[in-house]
Amino acid sequence: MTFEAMWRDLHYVGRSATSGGYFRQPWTSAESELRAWFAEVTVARGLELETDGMGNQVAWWRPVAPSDLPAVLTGSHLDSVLDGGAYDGPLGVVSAIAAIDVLRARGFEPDRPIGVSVFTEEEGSRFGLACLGSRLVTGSSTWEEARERRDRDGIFLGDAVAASGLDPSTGLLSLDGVGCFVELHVEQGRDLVDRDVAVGVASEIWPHGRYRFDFEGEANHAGTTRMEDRRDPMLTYAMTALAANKQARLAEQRATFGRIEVAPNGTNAVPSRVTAWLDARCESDDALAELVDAISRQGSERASLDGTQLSVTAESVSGSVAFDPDLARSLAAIGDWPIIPTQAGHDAGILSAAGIPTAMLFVRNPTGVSHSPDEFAEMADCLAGVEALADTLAKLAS
Ligand code: HGY
Ligand code: MN
Ligand code: MN
Repeated sequence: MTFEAMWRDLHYVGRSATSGGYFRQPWTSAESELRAWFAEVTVARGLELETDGMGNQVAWWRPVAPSDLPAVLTGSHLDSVLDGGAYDGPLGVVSAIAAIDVLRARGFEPDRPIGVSVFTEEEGSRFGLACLGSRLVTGSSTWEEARERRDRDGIFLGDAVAASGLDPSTGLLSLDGVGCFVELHVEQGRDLVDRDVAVGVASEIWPHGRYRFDFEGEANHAGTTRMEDRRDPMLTYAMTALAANKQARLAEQRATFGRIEVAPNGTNAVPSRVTAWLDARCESDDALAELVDAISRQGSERASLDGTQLSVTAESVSGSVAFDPDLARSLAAIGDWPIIPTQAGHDAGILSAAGIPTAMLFVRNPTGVSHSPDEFAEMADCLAGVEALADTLAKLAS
């Protein structure tokens, strides 16, 4: 089954008929279907499949002769953001399986295990912590901490996992024996298209975080309450969102309020509470702390003018990641690929932070658009990515 055939398999899984975007939230039926698809296509290739208690998966291509050489791991994720694109995640998983097909067709025999991994809840779109699956596997988050998380419907993580037929108590994947990890991912930006090249290598991931802003005010009548008598949290939120945009522009960093909840969310009532989530991304850990502090401070100053209260809670923070420079240069030399930074988080960042030498390959995204139904990559570039990953695995596994 070729790359194109596997890609077609996935087209309708979790896809919205209205937007064409994907709702592949973890521990839902769509993601369970993807997990079953991964098992089918890897077992059909004679790979040795492991699925852990959270639904993380790895399928091993083992060498003919037993080997205690460190394994090479590749892969990505299958979950999506809400109304996401087709490529963010799945491209890395399908390309990894197709790259093994290419290596086999070339007659390549690995002298060490090659694994294809799928980590769950990479987007943090349901339980709010980015890369939850790989954080649990690497130990950078613990089950005791994570199990207390609840999704927007108030469902506890443990209940969601159990409802999809998994049992966290059966343990997690082990990455012991993994010597390096390489993740192929659609580029979420325009660097490659502006350079007119199909493949790139990652140098670093900007530090980034997600912060919940709770604005408390006083519910009141939208008509009978004079403007000067209000304590309106929506006003404080609006001014904070403007401040975030201005601060990010001034500092040439990134700040986004993309998610908001209003209580009671009535048309004819001043809200009692507004909860908004800030996604901030900066080129250094210090810059990230400074940006979030500046936004929080301006929000609090505004709150004192509006008679409202603001509290800020960090919900998910990912420190800066500098990928192994020698590994990046060694891979870039395969195809004279450019080495470029990214502001998008990835499981590769978590494994790198856990001490596993890690690299990323990027595939050209002609528009740069991502986290959108409009995310796209040309099939020719996807196939160039498969060849690049096959060459990379051959280099790393011999
Ligand atoms: O949000 C991110 O940076 C990634 O797509 N999970
Ligand atoms: Mn993403
Ligand atoms: Mn991704």
